[in-house]
Amino acid sequence: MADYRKMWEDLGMDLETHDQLCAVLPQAFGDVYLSQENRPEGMDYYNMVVADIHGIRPAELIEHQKKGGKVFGTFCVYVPDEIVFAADAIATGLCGGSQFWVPGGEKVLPTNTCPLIKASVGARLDRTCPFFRIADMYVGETTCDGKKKAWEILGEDVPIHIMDLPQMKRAKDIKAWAEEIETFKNAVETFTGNQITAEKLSESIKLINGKRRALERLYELRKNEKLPISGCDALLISQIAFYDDPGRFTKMTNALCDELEQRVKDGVSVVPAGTKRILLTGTPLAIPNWKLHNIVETSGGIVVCEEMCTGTRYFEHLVDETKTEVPEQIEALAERYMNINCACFTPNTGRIDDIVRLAKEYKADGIIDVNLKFCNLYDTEGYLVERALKDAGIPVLGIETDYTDSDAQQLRTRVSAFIEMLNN
Ligand code: BJ8
Repeated sequence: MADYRKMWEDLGMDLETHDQLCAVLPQAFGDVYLSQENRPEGMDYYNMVVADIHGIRPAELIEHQKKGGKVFGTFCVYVPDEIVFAADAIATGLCGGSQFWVPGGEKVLPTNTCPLIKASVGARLDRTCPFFRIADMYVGETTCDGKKKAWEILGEDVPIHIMDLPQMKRAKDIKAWAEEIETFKNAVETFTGNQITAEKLSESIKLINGKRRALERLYELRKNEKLPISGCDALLISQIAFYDDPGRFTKMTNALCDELEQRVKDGVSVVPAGTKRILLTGTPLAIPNWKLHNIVETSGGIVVCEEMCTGTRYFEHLVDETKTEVPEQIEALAERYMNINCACFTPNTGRIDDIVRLAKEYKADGIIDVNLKFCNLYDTEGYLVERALKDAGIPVLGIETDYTDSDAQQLRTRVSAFIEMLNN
């Protein structure tokens, strides 16, 4: 592994504390990932990305900045990356998925804030993540209350642009979202000094659609009876999609899918026939949150799909590529993004329809509805989701968890009992 200490120092990071994080990650990754049997060879690329997670990509982002380019840090799948890339800038996901950063967030946020927000704020304020240091501008959104207030705290430390996301899906809301994307475009143009032309936007729409198509192909392969890839590996790929170079990610994911298609033809499966197929739904699982997948897959089940922002919500629906004028392209973006079904919307029945549809498509035997502790939105929506699933005759287990390992044993007991029940 290359030595990135000078780079981290130049970023003003707290090296001593960061060393502690670097010391635990390889062990956690090894325990969850490298212990799996019969992994596809194409996973070597993603292993390498994680092994140098605070080195390779941050160095690329800094190179981009040295050439005058800007980096935007985002926290939500409603923020259209296409606008950023069309201005010759780079968008990178910033959501924190490690307990390591949570205490830093708790210094300024109420304890009863969800761990994703606490970890994201802690990673910035404690100066222990290069991505949070590198981003020239953050892009927030008005989704949940915790995030809205967190932007005010982060905004004291770093420039931030906030997108006002409507929370209903009437025609006027979609129009309002298009206007908000237009405002974002103007802000990105001013910040980067680059104009976003129809040609540039058309290119970036195709670039990001390419990533969506690659992920769709990967997920399509998970619908097979014989599973060519584990849920843990698929989750890792979804997580890496948020910050890897989009063109390279698409190429590597398509190469992996070639291998997986061959596996399907050869009848290769990562689990024995009859292993119970689990669909996960709920709050996002930001890297390195692999807890629940690991528990399911070491308790006799296999995760076949995630109805999550680190899953289908990220890649389903393409942006219309046929538009040639900026206003129409922005409308196409607004329409595509407003197809995402997050619990911050009311009503959000589309999400329930999605879960039932996905359960059929992926032949799920059961569903785990997972909620990050203190996420009121998904917790409350869980009532409607779980009732609808029971009505549809799909077994469901509701779980609330955080980033600590303190509940791992209890979760394992509950998940094992659920899978046992599916077996009977
Ligand atoms: S589109 S799920 S990425 S808002 S878990 S921070 S909602 S309290 S992450 Fe999200 Fe966009 Fe929706 Fe997806 Fe708040 Fe809940 Fe925490 Fe959440």
